Amino acid sequence: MEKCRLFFYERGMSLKRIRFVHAADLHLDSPFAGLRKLPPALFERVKESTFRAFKNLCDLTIEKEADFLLICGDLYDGEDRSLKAQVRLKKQFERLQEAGISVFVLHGNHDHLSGSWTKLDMPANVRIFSERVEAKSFTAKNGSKVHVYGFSYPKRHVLENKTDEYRKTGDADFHIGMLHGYLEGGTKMHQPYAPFALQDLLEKGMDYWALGHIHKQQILHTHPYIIYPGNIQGRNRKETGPKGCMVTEMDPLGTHTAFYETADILWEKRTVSVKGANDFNRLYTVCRNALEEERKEAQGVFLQLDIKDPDLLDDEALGKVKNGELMEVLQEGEEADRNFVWVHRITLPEDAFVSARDDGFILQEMKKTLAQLEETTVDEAVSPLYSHMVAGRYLDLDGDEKQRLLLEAEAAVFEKLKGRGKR
Ligand SMILES: [Mn+2]
Repeated sequence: MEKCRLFFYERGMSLKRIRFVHAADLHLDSPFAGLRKLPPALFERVKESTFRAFKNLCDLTIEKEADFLLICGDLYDGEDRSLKAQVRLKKQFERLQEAGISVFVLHGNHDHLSGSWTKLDMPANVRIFSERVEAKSFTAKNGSKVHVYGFSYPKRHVLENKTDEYRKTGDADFHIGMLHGYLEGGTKMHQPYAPFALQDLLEKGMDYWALGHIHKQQILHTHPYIIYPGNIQGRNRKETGPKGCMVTEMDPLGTHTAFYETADILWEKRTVSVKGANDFNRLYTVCRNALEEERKEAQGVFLQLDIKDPDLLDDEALGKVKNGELMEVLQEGEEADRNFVWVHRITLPEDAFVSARDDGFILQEMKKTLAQLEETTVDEAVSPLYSHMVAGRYLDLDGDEKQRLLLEAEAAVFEKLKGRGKR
């Protein structure tokens, strides 16, 4: 194929060619409410992360001299579209305008068109899709003609398959479909908005399908490409790994696409084996090494450590895992670093609280009861505090914290039963 390209170039023949960047799910100004307990400097960095990732995206688009940028929905996190998010979005769009780069935008379930917000006008290079599937045409500097198809969510819940409304029209060198939607049979973690089957998209004869909605990067099909780029910045411990966008080049001979990272902060998770590290000192060293291996050049990392074989630990070491001391010493001094690695969670296998030898009747019953406890149990237990005049003001437990309280309670009960604890 490269030979064919050379053939064209050597003869000075014009080859239709475009380069674009495909991103989705910016979720600008995500509140990161569950992370409010972080040291202030770290929390500030986290709150800025969606904006920083978006700036990285625009830097990359300019650096690659792209013809245009596609953003496939969920630009804003909230349907109220904070003014701060709009101002920051606009500022970057203006940079793209100065560089002569167009932007195609559609809105998704998070930033649908019927939310109430103070509307800030966007610069003229930004072309926003309306609630009906429509085609927008674009001519690149080299004369290549492109049709881009898409629609914005008129309301939060778009539950019907919209692919029928996509029609390839007119003569263009390249046809690109944009869609914020859910691949039928896909992950249960996302709501089934604007569902589609792969076959629905293939039948349309597009040269590229730019998708949004699922936060994990996935190439669903290669000829033609059908791609979820994932979000540009992970927002919680479930959104692990690199986050970014696709940079795509198309000419009549084919399409080439590659993933580029944009995230300022990464969420990672790794298993730590404690074999040969039974006391606290050695456990600390093993965890410290795991932490250093995760350190990036300029990005920050939130790290979850899953401890394997905790039975091998002595009582003191296990105690310091459970009471949070290990986590605390691992966090020491990290918040000031640009490339911090912040251990935010250390887990033990579920049965780490009970060893096989004393798993008697009482423990069995206790385990059953504990398994039935839910977050609502915590709500009930702390409800008198909520109505307390002073305490109520400081209480604001999210799901993670309730889970943590339950785990701590569970650990305390088992400690007592095993006669291991000194509490
Ligand atoms: Mn989204």
